[in-house]
Amino acid sequence: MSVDPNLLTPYKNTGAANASLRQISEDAFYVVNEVVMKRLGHVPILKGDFHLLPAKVQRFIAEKAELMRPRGIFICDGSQHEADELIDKLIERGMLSKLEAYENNYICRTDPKDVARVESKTWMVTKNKYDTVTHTKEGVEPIMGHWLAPEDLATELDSRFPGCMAGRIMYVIPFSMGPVGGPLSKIGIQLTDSNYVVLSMRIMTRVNNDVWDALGNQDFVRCIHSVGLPRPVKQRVINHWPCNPERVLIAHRPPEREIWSFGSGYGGNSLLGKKCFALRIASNIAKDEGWMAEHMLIMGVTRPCGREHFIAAAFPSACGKTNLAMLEPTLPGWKVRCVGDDIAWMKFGEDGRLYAINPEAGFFGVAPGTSNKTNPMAVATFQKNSIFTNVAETANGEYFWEGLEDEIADKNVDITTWLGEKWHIGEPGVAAHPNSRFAAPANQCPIIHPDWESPQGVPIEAIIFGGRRPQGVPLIYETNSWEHGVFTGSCLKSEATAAAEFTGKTVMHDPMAMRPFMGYNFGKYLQHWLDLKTDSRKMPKIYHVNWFRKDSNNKFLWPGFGDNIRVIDWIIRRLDGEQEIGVETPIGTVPAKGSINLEGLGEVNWDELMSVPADYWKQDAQEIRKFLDEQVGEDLPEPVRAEMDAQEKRVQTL
Ligand code: GTP
Ligand code: SPV
Ligand code: MN
Repeated sequence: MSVDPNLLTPYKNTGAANASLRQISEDAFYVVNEVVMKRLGHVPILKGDFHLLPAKVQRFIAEKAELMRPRGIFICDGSQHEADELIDKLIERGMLSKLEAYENNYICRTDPKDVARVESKTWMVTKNKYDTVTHTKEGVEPIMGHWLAPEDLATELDSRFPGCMAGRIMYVIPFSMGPVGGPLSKIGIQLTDSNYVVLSMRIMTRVNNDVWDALGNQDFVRCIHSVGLPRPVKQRVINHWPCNPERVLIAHRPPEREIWSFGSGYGGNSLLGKKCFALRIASNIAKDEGWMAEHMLIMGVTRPCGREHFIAAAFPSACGKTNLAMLEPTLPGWKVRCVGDDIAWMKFGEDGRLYAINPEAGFFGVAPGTSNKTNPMAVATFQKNSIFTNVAETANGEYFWEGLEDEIADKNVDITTWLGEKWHIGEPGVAAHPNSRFAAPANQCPIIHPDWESPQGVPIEAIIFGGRRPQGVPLIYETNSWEHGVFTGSCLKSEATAAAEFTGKTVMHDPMAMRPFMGYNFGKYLQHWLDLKTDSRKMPKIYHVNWFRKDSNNKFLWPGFGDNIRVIDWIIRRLDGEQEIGVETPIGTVPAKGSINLEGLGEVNWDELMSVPADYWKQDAQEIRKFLDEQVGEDLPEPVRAEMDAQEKRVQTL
């Protein structure tokens, strides 16, 4: 990964912020120390040895300190001691409190205005608009990526970042996505004025001093984050959670490998290693370097015969990745082990197989719905050393959220909701925010895969797409080819969830489960997928699943969770070449009746669960054509268009 020095020029030469945004070119070494020290000015280093850091890092820190003017700089080492000190400080301030029922578990409530990713304020900044977005039909707003011109970014940054850390500490977080020093791993450095972010990044990524050594000659992704509320604070801070919801901005400069995030402390807005780096910036790097950065879980599935298969699955936010990745099989003799629950970086190896790593080190999982019944492995993972955000708390010092009603000992216990109100099970309203989450170290998961930190990754045999589709979409189908699979991924849809700012349950397009995370022109992204196929490579088979189909009484037709192993079993038998278990339909191959093991399940309405309704799919074909024409237009790769045409024709025969 290298940065073109020509790109490292100021946006314009006016204004204090723009002067500070200027990056010093790589050949200006002889002036560095002087310039750096001047820029650092009188900002004291509160912890860490600034002078031991690589020169390029010193420059980065000094420039940004000059711009944001914190009261001190704290260079994190990621140690337990460091975390303990921060935790004590936050407890004293009232931002964190200990959940007394566990070891080292903490709860945090945010300002209720800062509870999820803000897709509408997330921008990609490129000189050429069409590097970011597709050529949409005239008058149609692109939904896959929002473009901001460099000049406009400069204005936006100028109006936010100068002095934004006044009175606060600027933490410097060195982190590695992927095992430190691994061939697929990348390094980032995040500057932040949020201590919650420091604690969370320590769980979600690898933060330690080895990162400085690994940095060597490689470049790093520059991550700049501020809650956007300099001191003295003019407005009231709610729940000791400083933020600036009206001024939120999450901007990415892909060519410069740089991220600017302002105004939010929550999740993907502020833990910049996650969606900003590992998906939006990384997908750009991946395109340049010939690999893939995807919103996918990675799981290892061992069959009763002892053979293991690795599978990656892309579902939109809050659609079941964490649950599938940690599935506890209800079929005897099966074993699932988790490699990752949210993001996969994948690259073809010399042997032609696709290898995947999980770039993260922790799980930032949806709390509501997580229980010993649905996901016992996640529950085991977050019994210690975890942070819970916007969940409820019982008077016994336990966490609580919707879905735990049957599992807490005292059903009448006093509960404090995520909004700080008294509440009891059965009363109106909800206890936890629907996007409340746990952050837990991945290595605490009892079924974490022994190779989860293998620097080379694990070989993927199948890719699964899926979403929340209450109507029309069968439980499982296999696509006909890599190209048909790419087309199927490009039409991915799901009901909206609480993971972003959308409300209601409308079915929205979420191509490849990447709509909120697209790092560049979606048509080029599809072309990149197509280009990955070569004769010498073993392309994974591509499937589509739907755990969420409903009957006429609005009840799920499929039990889901641990029973999803029954679908995985079918997928693996297909990988093995079992032809007779499939029936071709216009959208792909569905299971032949009886070919999915339903033993031990109660009543399952097979016909309703697997049907491919003519009306639905004829209408869907039209809708997909409209969507791809309007949204992707001339950028749609020809092979994907051909798949669309062919599927539309096949669907007419239903
Ligand atoms: P992000 O972290 O937002 O990317 O989400 P995710 O894809 O990891 O979603 P997660 O596994 O956390 O699931 C979100 C919600 O879906 C939870 O409330 C789960 O209980 C529910 N869910 C997961 N799997 C199933 C399933 O098989 N059936 C049903 N009915 N619900 C499920
Ligand atoms: C998602 O929304 O897909 C998440 C949570 O995984 S966040 O990190 O907030 O993006
Ligand atoms: Mn996610």
